[in-house]
Formats: sequence, C-alpha cells, structure tokens
Amino acid sequence: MTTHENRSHTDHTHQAAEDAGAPRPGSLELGRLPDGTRQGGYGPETQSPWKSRPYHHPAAGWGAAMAVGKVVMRQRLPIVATKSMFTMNHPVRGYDCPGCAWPDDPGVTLDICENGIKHVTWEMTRKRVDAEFFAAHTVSELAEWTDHALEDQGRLTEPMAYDGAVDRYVPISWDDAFALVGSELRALDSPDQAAFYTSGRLSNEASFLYQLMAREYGTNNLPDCSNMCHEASGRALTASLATGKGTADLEDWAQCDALFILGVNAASNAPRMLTSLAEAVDRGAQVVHVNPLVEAGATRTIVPHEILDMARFKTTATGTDTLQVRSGGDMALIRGMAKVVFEAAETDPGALDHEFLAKYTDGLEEYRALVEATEWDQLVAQSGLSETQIRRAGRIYLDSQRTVISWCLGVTQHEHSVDAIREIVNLLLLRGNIGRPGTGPSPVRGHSNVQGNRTCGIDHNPGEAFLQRLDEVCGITSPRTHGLDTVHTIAGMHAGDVKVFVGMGGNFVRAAPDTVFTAEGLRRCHLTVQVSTKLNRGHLVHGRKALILPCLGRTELDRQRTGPQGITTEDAMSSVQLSNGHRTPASEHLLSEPAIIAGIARATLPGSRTPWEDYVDDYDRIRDVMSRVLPGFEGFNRLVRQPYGFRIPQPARERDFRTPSGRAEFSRAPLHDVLPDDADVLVLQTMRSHDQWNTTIYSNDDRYRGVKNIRELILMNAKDMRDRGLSEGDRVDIVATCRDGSQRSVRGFRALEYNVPRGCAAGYMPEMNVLIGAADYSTQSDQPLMKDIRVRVSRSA
Ligand SMILES: Nc1nc2c(c(=O)[nH]1)N[C@H]1C(S)=C(S)[C@@H](COP(=O)(O)OP(=O)(O)OC[C@H]3O[C@@H](n4cnc5c(=O)[nH]c(N)nc54)[C@H](O)[C@@H]3O)O[C@H]1N2
Ligand SMILES: Nc1nc2c(c(=O)[nH]1)N[C@H]1C(S)=C(S)[C@@H](COP(=O)(O)OP(=O)(O)OC[C@H]3O[C@@H](n4cnc5c(=O)[nH]c(N)nc54)[C@H](O)[C@@H]3O)O[C@H]1N2
Ligand SMILES: [Mo]
Repeated sequence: MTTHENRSHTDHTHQAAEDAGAPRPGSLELGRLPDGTRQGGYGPETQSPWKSRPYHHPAAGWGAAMAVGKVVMRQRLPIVATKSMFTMNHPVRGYDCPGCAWPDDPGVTLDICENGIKHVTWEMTRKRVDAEFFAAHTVSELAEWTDHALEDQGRLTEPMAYDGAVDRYVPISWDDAFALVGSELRALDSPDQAAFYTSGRLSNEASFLYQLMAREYGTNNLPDCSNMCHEASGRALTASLATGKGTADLEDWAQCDALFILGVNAASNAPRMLTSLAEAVDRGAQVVHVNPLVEAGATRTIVPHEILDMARFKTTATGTDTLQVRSGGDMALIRGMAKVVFEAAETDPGALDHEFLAKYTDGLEEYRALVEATEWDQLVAQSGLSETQIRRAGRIYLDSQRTVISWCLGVTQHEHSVDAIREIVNLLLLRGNIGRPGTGPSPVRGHSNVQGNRTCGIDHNPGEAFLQRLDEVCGITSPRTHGLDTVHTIAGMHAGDVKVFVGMGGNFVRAAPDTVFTAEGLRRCHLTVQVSTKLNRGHLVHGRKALILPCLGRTELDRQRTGPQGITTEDAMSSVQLSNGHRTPASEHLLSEPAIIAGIARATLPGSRTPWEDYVDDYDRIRDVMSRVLPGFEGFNRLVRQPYGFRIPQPARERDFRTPSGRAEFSRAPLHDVLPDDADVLVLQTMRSHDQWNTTIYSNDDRYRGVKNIRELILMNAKDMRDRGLSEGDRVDIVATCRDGSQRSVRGFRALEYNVPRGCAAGYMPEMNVLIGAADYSTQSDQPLMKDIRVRVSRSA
C-alpha cells in the first residue's frame, strides 16, 4: 500500500497536532482523503471511473432489490440471511431492525427495506476479526487502511488491549479488561474526569444500566450521538410543549390530509417512510417536501413490500410538491406560512383554531405581532423561495384539516435550529394541529433506539425529578452538576480534563466534528474503551491504554443464566417493543452490552449495593426497576410482551402541556439572517450517501443522486461553478472559515453540478467532518453545525 499524505488540515491544526504529540501531518491516522492517485474517500479504494448523472428511476423497487442481492452475496451469507429478514420487525418473534428508528407498520406483513437489510447483513457477516488478525497487523499499519476496509474485516471476536511495546492489540481476558477499566476509573481525582458516550443502538435495558453505573460512580458525563442529531428537537419541543418527542405516530401519518417533510432524505435514511408517503399521496393528501435537494423520496417509489407492484414496476408518487428552500431557510418558510394564516384570519374565522388557542396556548398575540412585522422580502431572501411558493404552501396548510409536520437533520444541524423547530410548533398551534388524530410534530429520529436512550436516562442534563426517582429506587446519590455533552467532552479531552473515554457503540472520532482536534483529544486520554461489533477508526485513534470490548449484535441470541433474553427499543414515535435475537453469536467470547456494563460497574464500584449480576442473569429484573423509575413504564414487563409493545403515554398528545404556564408556548424568536456576508462563501451541508450507515460506508455509490464510485465530491449549483471557472469534475480545494477565525480545508475533491439552490453546496459526512471547527456548534442546542459550514471553493492548484 502506498503512502498518501493527509492534507486535510491547515497549518493551524498542524501546529496543534504537533503540540499534542499527536500524528504528524502526512501520517494516515486520520484517514485517507484524495491526493490525486486514489479515489473512494473513506469508502472502498477503487480504480473504477467515477460517474455522475441524474437519476430518473423511482425510489426503492428493483434497484433496491438488486442492491440487496449484492450485499448479501458480499458478506458471504447464504439463504439464512433471507430467513432472518423475514423475522425482522416481526411483532412477536422478531428482532427490531437495528437500522433506523422508523416505527413498525402493523399493516405491513414484511416490513423491511433495502438499507435495513444492508444494515443487518453487515452485522451478520461471516468474516471475523480475531486475535490472529491483530497479531498480523500493527495499529500503525491498520491506520493506513480505509474506514471501509477496517469494518469490512468482519466481526470482532474477543476482548483486546493495546500493547504499545509491539504497537498491536493483544488478547486480554474479560476479567482483566474490567479490572483495568475499574482501576483507571478509581484512580481519577474526580468522576467528572470520565465520559461515557452512547451510540443510539444501545437497548433500553443497557442504557438504563449504563447511566446507573455512571451516576453511581458520580458523573453525569453522558454524551451521546443525539447531541449531534436531534438535541435541537428535544430542546424546542420541551420548551414549547413540555415533551422532548414528537406527538404524531404512524396512525396520524395515515390520517393526515397534509404532510410537510423538511430536511430528510427518506429514500436512503428512513426508507420504510416511503410506504407512508405513497399511501398519503394515494388517498389524496398533500405531501410537500422541503429540501435544498430534490431527493428521490420526494418523487416516486415502488412500494418495496408490495410484491405485485414490484413485479409490475408499478410506481406510486411520494410527493405532491417540493420546495427547494436554501440551507437554513426553513424558519423563514414556516414564518411565511404563518403570515398567510394570519392574513386569512382577517376575513376567514376558520383560519385560526380560536377555541384551541384560547384554552391551551400562551403568547399568541406577541407571535402574531412578530409575524406581521416580518416583511415578505425578508422571508423571500432568507428562505430562497418566492412569495408565490410560500403562499402556496400556506394555502395548502389552510386547506388542511389535519396536518403533520416532520423533519430531520436538514432542520436540526443549524445554528438556529431550536428557533426553527419552535416555529414549526407555532405554525401547528395556530390551527390546533396537535393532540387530535392526524396531526402533530413528528421528528424523524436516527438510530434505532436513540429516542429510548434518552428516555432511559442517557442525558448529560437530567431533570431533578428523574434523579430523585433514580436515587430513591436504586439507593444511590446521583450527582447534581450537569455533565458534558459531545462537543464539551471533546473540548474536555483536549484540555486534559477528561482522561477516560468509554464509547458504548459508535465511532466517536469519525462521527464527531473537527476530526483532527477530536483525535488529539482521544490520544490524550489515559484510557479509551470501545464497546463495538466491528473494527473502526475509533480503535486506532486511542488513549495511552486502550481496550476493544466486542459485544453481541441485535440479531444474535443473548443467553444468560436464566435463559435467552430479549431487549427493548423505542422507535421515533414512542412505541416500545421487545426484540429477540436468534442467530448464533459471531463468537463464543462475546458478551452482551448489559453484561459488559455490569462487569465494568462491579470492577469500578466494588462496594456497590446494586445487584449488577442479578440484572444480567435476567433482564426482566432490569425492566422491573425501570418500571419504578421511568414515568409511563409501570407494568413494563407485561406491556412490552403484547404484540407491538406499548406506546409511552405523553401528556402533550392529550393536550396536557406541562410547561411552567401549563399551556403550549408560542416562541417569539426574531428571524435570523442565514445568508453569508460574502457572496464568495457557500453554505455547505454534510449528508449521508445512499450506501452508508453514518460512519459505516458500504460502497462509493449514491444511487439516488446518480453518483457512482466517488465520495470526495462537492455538489454545486451550475452558476456557482461557472462563477469560479469550474467545469464538471474539476478538482477543487474547499476551505472552511470557522467561528474562531481558524481555517480548515480538504483538497482535491471533485466539483459536480447538481440541482441545489445558488449559494448552497453539499458533500458527504464523515469525509467532510475535518472542515467543522470544534467551536462550530449551535449556541441554542450545542449541536455541531453539520449542515452549515461556510466555505470557499477554488480550483486545486
Ligand atoms: N441508510 C441509512 N439510514 C440512516 C442513517 C444512515 O447513515 N444510513 N443514519 C441514521 C441517523 S443516525 C440519522 S440522524 C438519520 C438522518 O437522516 P437525514 O436527516 O435524512 O440525514 P442526512 O443524510 O444528513 O440528510 C439530510 C437531508 O436534509 C437536507 N437538508 C440539508 N440542509 C437543509 C436545510 O437547511 N433545510 C432543509 N429543509 N433540508 C436540508 C439534505 O439535502 C438531506 O436531504 O438517518 C438515520 N437512518
Ligand atoms: N458531518 C456530519 N457528521 C455527523 C452527522 C452529519 O450529518 N454530518 N451526523 C451525526 C449523527 S446524526 C450521528 S447519530 C452520529 C453517528 O455517530 P455514531 O453512532 O457514533 O456512529 P455509527 O457510525 O453509527 O457507529 C458505527 C459503529 O458502531 C458499532 N456498532 C454497530 N452495532 C453495534 C452494536 O450493536 N453494539 C455496539 N456496542 N456497537 C455497535 C460498530 O463497531 C460500528 O463501527 O454522527 C454524527 N456526525
Ligand atoms: Mo443520528
């Protein structure tokens, strides 16, 4: 393998890297970006020519079916894989798809999708990363591999510890591994010198044990992937409605007559949503997509589980309208729609739901004044849409009796996301679109249990009521100081304040912003612990001491002393269901996540009165304790054994708003300026391709965007390319100016013409995470600005 210089950081960051004794520029530890001789970004290395051309086929359907076939073959999975797919999301016997958080549809017998299948086959692979593998490769050598190559080695099989003398991971027994974590944690001056990260697939039971361990140990440092995902949604909905979650569920989606979908790439990231969209259009509902890109899920689909439709190539529309808002322009659009409603209310008494507003809300008149004072030219400039387009959207809303508004990362990863989401709630409130059938806010959550993690206590900022219950039931004294979230954990590691990092799943170094800075932070730790199923970059960018602890996957049989165990997850619509893995574990040495947490807890808290071992013997016992701590979980063990489990009760859904005023709160934020001051600056968003799961990259293709064999790209408006003298496929350097004035760059990416609004551009995470400065996070949500990177693009020298 040839050496390639990593040119992803500027002099500014080089300097910092050297100070830290971290990798020298030119080392490959931070991953491989293009240097003119190779292509593929963090995906597989490829010699095949890249291609980009518009995609004209419907989403899902045969393209998806073919892709599934290829994936199953590549993981060397025989027919058993197909059998596993039939039990995926099965209400009684099955396991919950470990992919996205979209709820299971009770009306659908085979509720699966292309990307869910890719996700489970990636976990079910027959390839293995065992002690022999680690003996054969030094960490420095592995650091030169692509991220794809690392994960593609297969499943981890036994616990490993880093041995600096030979620069290799060597086997360690589970007991010794736990003892090491325990002694490092006990040696810290303060429990706040440790951070416990969670990636959103962790089960409810494991989440509960994990936070219990952290709090009994003495810290609220529980950063999670949700800090990069829907933190803004949680904060906005809590402030407005006193619930951190959406109130709409799948039945509401099935009953609404207008559906607005903002900032989500449904065909790739929540493919089972296509079924709901197609059904909505079929029954005559208005389905309006709001996105700078016209994504495949906004046009047509072949409903994936309708075998007859597949056979006949029958397509169904999944949208009635697309509004190509500019990046960050959603709040202006929503406010414009509110303006249309207030205008209509002057002559139409039915435009506002007066009864609802009077009885249940607070702050209407101030909001009305604010909206009326916002001028159309401002709304047009900030949204990037014409007044006619905004008025049409407003009209659709006025004509609807039951509206659902849904959103994902396109709305949440901006500076003013909390205000934007509260504006969405404002608009819904105006016509009483909450707490009745067919209505409500509906954030599309990411990981399969990211919502459940928070419900079960993974929260760096826990409420007093929760801590009191936890202390009372579990007999501990939880710390009351707020903990560190993701961006503050990174800063803490960098400053030397956080010395032990435990990653319960995920791939922190890749998922986080400012890759170089984050890597430096991790390297400064005394100990890094990664609980994982697959080898990833996080194992190679490690602390002075480092452990890889391999765990069971969701599809695998989890057998404990009292027999096989099931775990539970909560989907994006607050339904909690049981998940039973059936497959033989990838290795006999794997432990379940609850068992690993209990092992660490016992070694760290030798005198603990928490019955850690009993909990692991029988997960019903964990659920029994949870039923006493978590509101809405009374009778947990019984409820969750019903088909499709149970929905967590949510006062806001019953129009019981437990805000300080006891009413739903209108927000009154000014309309923010989202336009760069300098016309030369583009607003760059980082997104997923169709063929990746966050930091896991399956291939270099992005089928629905017509892109093949390339990930180091920037999608630009044709005029923006022309202004910079660029032609299709030209190599460009992309320089980001961060909040603190520092600059970060990537070089040699290809500029591709794409249908995006002027001034907006798009590229892939995690290749572009090097461009997001550590200080570039929202002051409202502390979420990194992953959809709002200010860049200059010029032809590579
Ligand atoms: N197959 C697959 N499924 C996944 C994932 C995966 O990686 N692969 N990841 C999971 C996770 S953790 C999450 S959080 C979700 C993420 O699901 P998405 O939110 O769909 O994720 P992204 O790929 O980041 O796409 C962001 C979308 O928002 C649009 N957008 C960008 N900026 C704006 C804006 O300012 N306004 C509007 N209205 N739109 C904008 C982009 O064009 C794009 O369509 O998916 C989950 N599901
Ligand atoms: N620039 C940019 N950056 C982003 C985003 C963006 O839109 N733009 N999105 C952000 C978002 S929304 C998210 S959620 C984060 C994702 O951040 P993470 O959740 O940290 O990352 P993943 O890629 O989902 O984690 C993949 C790893 O999880 C491990 N794994 C898989 N299954 C299991 C399991 O069952 N148990 C355990 N213990 N481990 C398992 C495997 O080892 C695999 O390598 O990325 C964020 N980063
Ligand atoms: Mo996410």
